Formats: sequence, structure tokens, C-alpha cells
Amino acid sequence: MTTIPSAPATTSQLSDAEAERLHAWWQAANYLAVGMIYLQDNPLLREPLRPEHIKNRLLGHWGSSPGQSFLWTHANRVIRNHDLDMIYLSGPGHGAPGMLGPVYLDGSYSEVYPDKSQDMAGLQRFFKQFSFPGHIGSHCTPETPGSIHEGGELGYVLSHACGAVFDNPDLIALACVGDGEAETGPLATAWHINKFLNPIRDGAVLPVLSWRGSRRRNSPA
Ligand SMILES: Cc1ncc(C[n+]2csc(CCOP(=O)(O)OP(=O)(O)O)c2C)c(N)n1
Ligand SMILES: [Mg+2]
Repeated sequence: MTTIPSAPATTSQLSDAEAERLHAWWQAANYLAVGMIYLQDNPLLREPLRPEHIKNRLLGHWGSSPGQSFLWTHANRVIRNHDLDMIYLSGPGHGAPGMLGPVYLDGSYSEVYPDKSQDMAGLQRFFKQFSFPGHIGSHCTPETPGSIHEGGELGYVLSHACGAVFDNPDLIALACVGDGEAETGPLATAWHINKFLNPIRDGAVLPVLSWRGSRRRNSPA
């Protein structure tokens, strides 16, 4: 009989201290997502909030963002602990704040766009220019540091994830599927691509359904 050794406790178990740090990082990412969607000024709420601090037109899906930054936060932990080769693919629509927040937090955004520096002035520009014509898109556009493909049309996250791992045995593609996206034909079909994935020759796809209860089951109306 063969026994499969379990992963070493140090890398598989989340200590309270580590959980607290991850949680703090995730909360900061969530603050950035809210700021991007709602604020055009007063980014750190250092003064009482006034109507002119709020954007006139709100774009970007708040509900989509915490789930995606949660995946990002915890994926980073396993990437670091296990030295993984992993990419994240974002399916839900207009959920870019869920990725832009982490990218700003880890310093990559300011590195590529020095005017979005990690200070109050840079943060104000980052917030104001999100979903503003000619500036930062509400999808994860190619201008996003680290991004390799534009989204926009729902339905393709699993096809892209599978395509990325074919003949790429060391890669893990973490794919977040929006519950709305999951209702599209291309996405429904893409669940079947696993039939073509070979665990020896190809990498692995780790799909996560972002099911946010947007459709109430058994509701009377
Ligand atoms: C094929 C297609 N149909 C419609 C849209 C318009 N659209 C953009 S986001 C969205 C809702 C997406 O829902 P979901 O995937 O659940 O994402 P979330 O709720 O997390 O924003 C829709 C219908 C689109 N981008 N692509
Ligand atoms: Mg949804």
C-alpha cells in the first residue's frame, strides 16, 4: 500500500499571526477597491467626507472585488510558501479593483506609473483616474502591471486558463469565474476542456466560482 505524505505543517497550516497579516493586507486591498469606485478626492478620509469627494459616475463592481483580492492574497501565500509558478485569471466583469488594489499595495503600480505614488497625492490620482475616460479601465486591461490579456467579454476565463497550461506542466492557472459569467455558453462549455488536460504533460487549472447569490433561489417572485 502506498501512503501519500502530507505537506509539512509549517507550510500548510496558517498560524494566527500569519492569518492576521493576510487579513490586514486584504482589508487594505478592499479599502483601495472602495476608494477607486467611489472617491475622487480625500483618499484617506483625513477630512470629513463631502459630496464633492465622491465621483459623479460610479463604475466598477464593488461586490466582485473582495472575493478576487481574497483569492489574490491567499494565492500569494501559497506561491511564496511552495515556490509555485501560478497565474491568476479574472473572469467576473468590471472587477478590476479586486486586482488593482493588490497591485498598488505591492508597489508594482507605482513602479510602472510613478505618478500613482504610494502617498496621498498618488493615491488621489489612482482613485480619481479609475474608470475615467482615457485612464484606468474597470476591466483588468493590458496597462495593468503584470496583465497579459485584456478581458471585457464574459465567458472565456476557463478557456484561457486551460490554454495557458497546455504543454506547460509547471503552471497552475487560478481562474475566478463570475456567477454571471458562469451563465454564458462559452463558460458552460469550457468546463469540459478538462477532458483534454493531461496531468503529466499539462499544468493544472484551479477554478473558483465567485458565487455571490446574485440570483435568489426559491424566491417567490
Ligand atoms: C458576453 C458579455 N455579455 C454581457 C457583458 C456585460 N457585463 C459586464 S459585467 C456583467 C455582469 C458580470 O457578472 P459576474 O460574472 O457575476 O461578475 P460580478 O457579479 O462579480 O461583477 C455583464 C453582464 C459582457 N461584458 N460580456
Ligand atoms: Mg456576479
